Amino acid sequence: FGIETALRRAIDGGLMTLNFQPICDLASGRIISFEALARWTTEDGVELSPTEFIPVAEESGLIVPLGRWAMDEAARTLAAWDERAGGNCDVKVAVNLSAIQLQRDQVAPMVRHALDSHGISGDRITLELTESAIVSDPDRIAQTLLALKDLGTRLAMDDFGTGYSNLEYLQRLPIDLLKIDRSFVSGMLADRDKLAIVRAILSLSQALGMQTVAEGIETNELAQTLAALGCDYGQGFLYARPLSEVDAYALLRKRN
Ligand code: G
Ligand code: G
Ligand code: NA
Ligand code: MN
Repeated sequence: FGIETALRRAIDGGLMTLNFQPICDLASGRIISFEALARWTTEDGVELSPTEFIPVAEESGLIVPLGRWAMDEAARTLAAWDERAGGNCDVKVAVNLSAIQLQRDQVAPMVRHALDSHGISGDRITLELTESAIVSDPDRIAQTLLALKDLGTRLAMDDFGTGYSNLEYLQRLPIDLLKIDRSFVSGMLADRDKLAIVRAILSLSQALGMQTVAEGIETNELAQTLAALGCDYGQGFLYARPLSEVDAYALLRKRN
C-alpha cells in the first residue's frame, strides 16, 4: 500500500504536473494540439513516468481522482494560455482517459464540470481512449461517448492497432481520430510489413471519414513520407519531447 498512499498524497498535494507534447499538422508543421501527459515528482525529487503509476492508479481506483485532476488541469492550462495570448489562442489539448476511469466515473459530467470551471469550450479538448475501454462494456461506453460529443469534444483512439477490439465499433462509435501506434510508425521505412499496416490504417480511417495522427515521428523523412501517404498529423521527438506548460506555450508562440 506504500505507493498507493503516496499516490493519493501526490494527487491531493500538488505533486502531479502535466507535460505537453505537440501534435503537428504534417503538411505545414503547425502545432494543432498538445497531448497532456501526467508526471509525478515524488518528495525525493524523483520524476515517475505514467507507465509506473497509471497501473497503480487503475488497480486502486485512484485513476478516478487522478483523471479528474488531469482534466481540470488541462482546462486550467488552456484558460491560462488564452489569457496570455489575449484571446488569440485556438490550440487544443488532448487528455488521456483510462478504460477503468470510463467504467467507474461519470466521465461526461466530469469533463463538463472542468470545461465550465475554466470557461473553455468543448472543441478545445480531444479525449484519447484505448481499445480496451470499448471492449469492456460497449453499450455503456457508447452512451458516454455520445454525451462527450454533445459537449463538443473530439474523440481519438489511442495506440490504434495494438488492442484486441474488433473493427465494428469504429463505425458504430463517434470516433474522430485514429492515433497510429509508435510501434508501427517508427520502423515503417525499414520494414515493409509495418509500412503495409500503416497504409491499411490510413485507408481505413479515410474510408470511415476519420483523421489520423502518427505517433513516434523522430525524423523529417518519416514526417514527409507520412504526409505523402495522406496522414494528417504527427507527434514525436522530431517536433518536441513532452514539455512543461511554460515551454509548451513558448514553443507555440515561436512556431505558429
Ligand atoms: O508520457 P509517457 O510517454 O511516459 O506516457 C506513457 C503513457 O501514459 C501513455 O500511454 C499515456 O497515454 C499515458 N498517460 C499519460 N498521462 C496520462 C493520464 O493523465 N491519464 C491516463 N489515463 N494515461 C496517461
Ligand atoms: O501511450 P502514449 O502514446 O500516449 O505514449 C506517449 C509516450 O510516448 C510518452 O511516454 C512519450 O514520451 C513517448 N514518445 C513520444 N514521442 C516519441 C518519439 O518520437 N519516440 C519515442 N521513442 N517515444 C516517444
Ligand atoms: Na495517449
Ligand atoms: Mn498513444
